[in-house]
Amino acid sequence: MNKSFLPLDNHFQPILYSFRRCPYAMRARMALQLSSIQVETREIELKNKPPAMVALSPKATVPVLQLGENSVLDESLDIMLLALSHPIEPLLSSGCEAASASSEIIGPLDYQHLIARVQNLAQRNEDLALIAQNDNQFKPWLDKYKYAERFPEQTEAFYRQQGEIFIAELETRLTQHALLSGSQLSLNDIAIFPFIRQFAHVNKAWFEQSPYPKVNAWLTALIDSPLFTSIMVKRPVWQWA
Ligand SMILES: N[C@@H](CCC(=O)N[C@@H](CS)C(=O)NCC(=O)O)C(=O)O
Repeated sequence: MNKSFLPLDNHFQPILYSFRRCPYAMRARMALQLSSIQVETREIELKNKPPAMVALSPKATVPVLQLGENSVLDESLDIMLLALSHPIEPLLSSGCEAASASSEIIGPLDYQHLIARVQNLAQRNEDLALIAQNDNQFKPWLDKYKYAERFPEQTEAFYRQQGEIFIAELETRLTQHALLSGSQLSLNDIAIFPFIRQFAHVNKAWFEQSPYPKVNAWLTALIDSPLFTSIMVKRPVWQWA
């Protein structure tokens, strides 16, 4: 975390500014869901951002988590790390069991293992390296693939091939074990799959028959998990006026 550690203010109800379809906001919501931090989630529109959010974070990207009068986290990874450093709620254990029914390929998602892995500095750093690759290398190609008509200097197929470099790396990992960092859920899985979901959605038919069957199975299992379905509930846009 680049800011000094932000303690939770017991007198302040944390507020999360979020956008349902944003992959950065999705990963922050999943981590918060696994934590004991209760937040008021304010669904925003990117075209009409609440002035209160922009005042807190002038860069004006979601997610933004306000923890107190003057404490704000406006990077999804910082929010994840803060959330996963807090004890988890009992609802998690029931989540694990429900997940096992939805995923025959990867088995039960062990959220406790995820928390332990985040709290182990070496493992956390190992995960953050792959997440950096996702955010800094894969994501720019994903954007071009999604909006290829806005980047006519290359074809959609070219942008997809650039994205496939990362997808192929994930396929190799998933050939060795069911999840990205082993047989148990890690920060990598929940931080990265919302972006792979977007990549898959650009051309579902292509993705489903692509030479990445392990990535397909992993993605389906995570999309079907109770953790993901619980954070994708639709909320009305927050009204501030
Ligand atoms: N590095 C930031 C990136 C967040 C981000 O770029 N979010 C997008 C939505 S997916 C956004 O808010 N874009 C601003 C806009 O579209 O106006 C993070 O990890 O939180």
